[in-house]
Amino acid sequence: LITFFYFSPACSLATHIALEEAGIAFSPVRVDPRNKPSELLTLNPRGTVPTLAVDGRPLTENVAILDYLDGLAPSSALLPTEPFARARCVSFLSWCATSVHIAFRQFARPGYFSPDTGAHAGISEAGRLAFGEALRQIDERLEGNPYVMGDAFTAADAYPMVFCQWAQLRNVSLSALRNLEAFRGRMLERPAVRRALQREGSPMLAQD
Ligand SMILES: N[C@@H](CCC(=O)N[C@@H](CS)C(=O)NCC(=O)O)C(=O)O
Repeated sequence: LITFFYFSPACSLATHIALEEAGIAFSPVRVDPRNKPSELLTLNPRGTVPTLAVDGRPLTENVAILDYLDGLAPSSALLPTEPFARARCVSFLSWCATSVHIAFRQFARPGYFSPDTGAHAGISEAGRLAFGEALRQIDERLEGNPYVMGDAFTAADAYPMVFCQWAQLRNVSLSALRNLEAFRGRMLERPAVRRALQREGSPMLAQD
């Protein structure tokens, strides 16, 4: 039995998309980030989402969760099986989690980086630029490819949807990034992606 803790808008959307794409049965629990339930904090004292409870055992971090889901449902091909392609897929996901996500955090939540409120505007602006540059790199990677790893959907496509959602909410325009914009549209046509976005009440569905 898999329980999935998430909130919206958050990076837990990456796991949410993968759960739906893989057709894995799960029980979703939406949490209030300002009032996290003890059920979540007991499993994961950091209180972050995504958190899975797998038969009561906690699993955190998108990259690890996506790898676990691939192992659980190998026929869903969330990760490529060829070793080098698989490593490249995990490499992209790690960059999303450790660099792109953190650039956005710097942009949106400069208070994480300094208690000095006078420094926040500069920290945020540097984050905005780094986030924009990361989106440009994702756009470049999608040149000539419908999906991050090439022709087929993989788990690597789930994390960029988190960034597309955050960009929309923060009025970061994707219009100059034609490949990313087209990718976003392609993802929005996938029934599994729509199920995840619908459950989250995502504004991305309102826009398409
Ligand atoms: N590296 C983690 C990031 C987890 C994370 O920081 N999640 C955020 C939401 S995007 C969170 O739960 N923040 C709430 C909090 O820290 O209170 C992953 O990719 O799963």
